[in-house]
Amino acid sequence: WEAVGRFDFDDITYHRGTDVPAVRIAFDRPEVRNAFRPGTVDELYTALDHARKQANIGCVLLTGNGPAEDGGWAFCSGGDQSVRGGSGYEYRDDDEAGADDDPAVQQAKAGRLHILEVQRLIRTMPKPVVAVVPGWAVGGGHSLHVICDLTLASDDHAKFLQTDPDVASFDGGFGSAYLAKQIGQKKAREVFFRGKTYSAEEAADMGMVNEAIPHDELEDVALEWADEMTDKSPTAMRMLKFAFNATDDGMMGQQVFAGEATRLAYMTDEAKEGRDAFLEGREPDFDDFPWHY
Ligand code: 1HA
Repeated sequence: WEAVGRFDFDDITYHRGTDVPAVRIAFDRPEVRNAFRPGTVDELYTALDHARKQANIGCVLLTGNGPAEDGGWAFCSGGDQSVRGGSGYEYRDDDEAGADDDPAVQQAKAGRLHILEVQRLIRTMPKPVVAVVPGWAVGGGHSLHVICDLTLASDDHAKFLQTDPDVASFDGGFGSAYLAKQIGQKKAREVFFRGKTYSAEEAADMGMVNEAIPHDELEDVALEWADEMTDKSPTAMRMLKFAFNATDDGMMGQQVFAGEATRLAYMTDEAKEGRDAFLEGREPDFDDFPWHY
């Protein structure tokens, strides 16, 4: 890995593969089990959006740095409860990314739940996003792994736990409803209603983790999977991801999938004839283009 140089993040790290066309984005607050505060979410969004736009990047690995000083590992423990205010998570530190000295801007930014924007960015990212879970995936951190395309987890340290209703929060979107698509309604309700901790192996058996992997091999295996996936046709991978999404994403899912169909159509001579006829001020001539069946 090499650092992606133009960014100076506080709460995450962002690296690009030297041999594999993938990036590694990691929560970097191990002392709080990689909980996210608003600035963390801003940085995560910036890095993901940058990765989204790179034509030579085909896969994103999302993980958590560790271990903490007490030896604990975490993917992400969700929203930082110490900055949870009346209407969401608040910027408390003037130096925090995204914080602004302008009082009007501060007000507009008070009480953020914008991890949901990150979820949508992962969902519409035109390349696979893999949750690489070295330890705790809890609350909003659990929901993040749910929305990723794939999850690889440490057989030794990964633990999956939904605390949302313990702290009077609820991810009523992908974190719960999409989880039910993955593991079934009864199990998903158990995850939220009981708040039991599941191992990587149990999570794999349930169908929300692809593989439980020995801790020391976790990142190597993730990179191998990234290597395999980035060898494939970018167009086919993008169409497949959006096809998998479309059935659950309603009109938005159709829009994202159809956008890629439009892109492909634009590449044809037929589309070029439509454009050129307009630019040349003449009627389009589509006679050479068959009505395919
Ligand atoms: O549900 C949502 C949303 C829904 C809709 C829209 C937006 C949403 C945005 C966010 C969320 C949520 O994420 S709600 C759920 C919030 N998260 C939690 O309830 C998890 C709280 N943490 C724990 O349950 C445990 O800490 C743990 C299972 C992750 C780890 O336990 P462990 O290994 O026993 O460590 P522990 O001693 O508890 O934690 C280590 C340190 O990390 C502690 O600090 P210290 O005593 O050393 O000063 C602990 O306070 C801190 N920490 C851990 N998690 C968080 C945290 N500090 C702040 N926020 C945390 N989430």
